[in-house]
Amino acid sequence: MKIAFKSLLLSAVVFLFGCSSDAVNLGFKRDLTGFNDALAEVENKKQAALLAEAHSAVAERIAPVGKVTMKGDLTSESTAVEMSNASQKVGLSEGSEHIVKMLNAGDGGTMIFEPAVIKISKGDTIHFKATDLSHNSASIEGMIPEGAAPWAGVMNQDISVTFDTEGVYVYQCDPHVIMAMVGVVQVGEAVNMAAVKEAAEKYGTRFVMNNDRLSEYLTRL
Ligand SMILES: [Cu+2]
Repeated sequence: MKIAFKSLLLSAVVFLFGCSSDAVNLGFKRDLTGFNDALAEVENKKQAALLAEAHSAVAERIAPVGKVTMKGDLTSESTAVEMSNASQKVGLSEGSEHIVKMLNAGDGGTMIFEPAVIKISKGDTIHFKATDLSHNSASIEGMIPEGAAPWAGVMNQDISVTFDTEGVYVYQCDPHVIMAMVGVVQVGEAVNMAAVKEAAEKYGTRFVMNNDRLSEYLTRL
């Protein structure tokens, strides 16, 4: 019985993964050499029935495991909340060079950097683009990692910044601070997140528009 079941499983594996490949098809053809068409058809039907049986046997064996996993993961309400938050989390931006536009209006509101929150790797460069006029990009004192180099872009000009120190950076557009035109960069691990969050609470009091923008940005990391 055991051997028969094993061979059924093997047949199922061949059926599932190799059935449509030319090599397997050729194999079947070679095996059937010398038999007439009718016999071949009968054999194929038998084979198909056996494989179907084996397939459903395998499926039955797998199904309970799948169900148990789903139950454990998806019954609690908090999991659903976590999942919806997770969908807003920013993933690592691909490549070593990235573009952040300075805009009068974007998907996230007016006077805004886009993307306003970006995650990059150590050594990557961000090109801040003066897409619209009257903006700049300047790091905020006390909201960059210890030992990291600050930057201060000139109004209406692009500026490229290479990030060699790991951590979270918050920067602003000087003329639009009160409208919360700020942006966040995470380089590698967010090693200084606690300090940045604390500083952001005080800093946020100067916003007269988009007051929750910065704290919301930080939750995306
Ligand atoms: Cu601005």
